[in-house]
Amino acid sequence: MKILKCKYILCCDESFKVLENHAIIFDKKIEKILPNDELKSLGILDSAQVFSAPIALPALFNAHTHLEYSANKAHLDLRGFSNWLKSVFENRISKALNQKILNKEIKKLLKSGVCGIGEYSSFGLEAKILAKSPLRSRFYCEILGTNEAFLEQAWSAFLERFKSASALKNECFCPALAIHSPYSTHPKLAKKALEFAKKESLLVSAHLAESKDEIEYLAGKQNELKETLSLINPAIKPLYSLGEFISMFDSEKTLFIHCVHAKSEFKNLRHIAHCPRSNRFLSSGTLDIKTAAKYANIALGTDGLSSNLSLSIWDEMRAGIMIHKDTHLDTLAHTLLLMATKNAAKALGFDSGEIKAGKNADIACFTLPAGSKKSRLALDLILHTKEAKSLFIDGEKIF
Ligand code: MCF
Ligand code: FE
Repeated sequence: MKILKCKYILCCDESFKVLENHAIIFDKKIEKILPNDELKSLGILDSAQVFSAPIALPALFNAHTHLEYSANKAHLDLRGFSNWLKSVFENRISKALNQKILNKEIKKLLKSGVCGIGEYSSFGLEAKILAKSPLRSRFYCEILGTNEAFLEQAWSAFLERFKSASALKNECFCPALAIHSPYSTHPKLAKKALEFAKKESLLVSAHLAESKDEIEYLAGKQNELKETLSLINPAIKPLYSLGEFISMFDSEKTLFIHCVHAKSEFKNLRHIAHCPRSNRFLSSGTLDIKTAAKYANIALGTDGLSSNLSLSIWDEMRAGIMIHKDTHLDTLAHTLLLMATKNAAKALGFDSGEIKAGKNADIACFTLPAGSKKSRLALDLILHTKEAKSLFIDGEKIF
């Protein structure tokens, strides 16, 4: 049994409860939360391992990453979505990517207090290292392809990658399916993969309504995205409407990424990954989080270094504070912290993200920003935090 005595606990539950002078009792799961001065009466102080922290939070999640792009820093053209995609086609994953670079990014994620990610994997290059790391990963194996002549090839390559990932499956490393997007995946391929996901009870993810170019292209407009996509498949044409694409998915099990340009479609989405910096860097626009939250559970993600400066979820929350200008700072700070904890855990299918009895003991500890007060904790943490003081995943102390 372990005891974590805290000055403050941000439970990250629905009501955003903040407890003062309380302790968390846990093993693999959180067993109890009680006032520090009631610990003695429990009679376990001598047998338990006792830790203390100024502030404890549920460990954070980064709901959308592409670790394979960790060496692509300045290789890609950030000037507009279609230009960016063209530069991805030209460069794909940098040859400079190696296990050392992947390891460095995984270590940085852990150091910032992140216990889990929603990783989009194109080639499986990060599978082994993630499966060995203490991070929880929902490991979305990507499938894409629009050219009818190559669909069988795309399917067998996917199956091969999925089988390799499944061989690594453990309590924290959980393979899943990614249908890349409506502009890049043929309906025949998407349907086959989704039947497979249903049979294997897999969670699913897809990029959706990311850019204005995507919306226009799907509506039949001859635009820059169409030109870019023609570089790969000269016979390319829109293969569904947004609504037709969404209707193929079991929305309860699907995490849709971006959704910046969704409108009436919001009502059919249950989980959305919001990546504000990536959307800014690709000039995609901003997700209307107030409208989206009426229908969907919104989780926060950084996207990959293919469209961002860092994989830090704290940097992402800071950017969220700057981007969503029309929301009161306190409300926004609570919303962003919930997006990076409770909501992201839910979207990725992990029973974590809240300090609550019965949840996984995934807990991150932080120092109190000097001068902060109980009523401002969420905002002050977002503005001043870079790293965690300590981290527990599945009840194990990682550092
Ligand atoms: O989320 C961003 C932007 N939207 C789409 N795709 C990607 C992102 N970051 C990396 N990608 C990858 C994606 O996994 O880029 C490739 C895919 O392999 C584009 S190929 C259509
Ligand atoms: Fe992405």
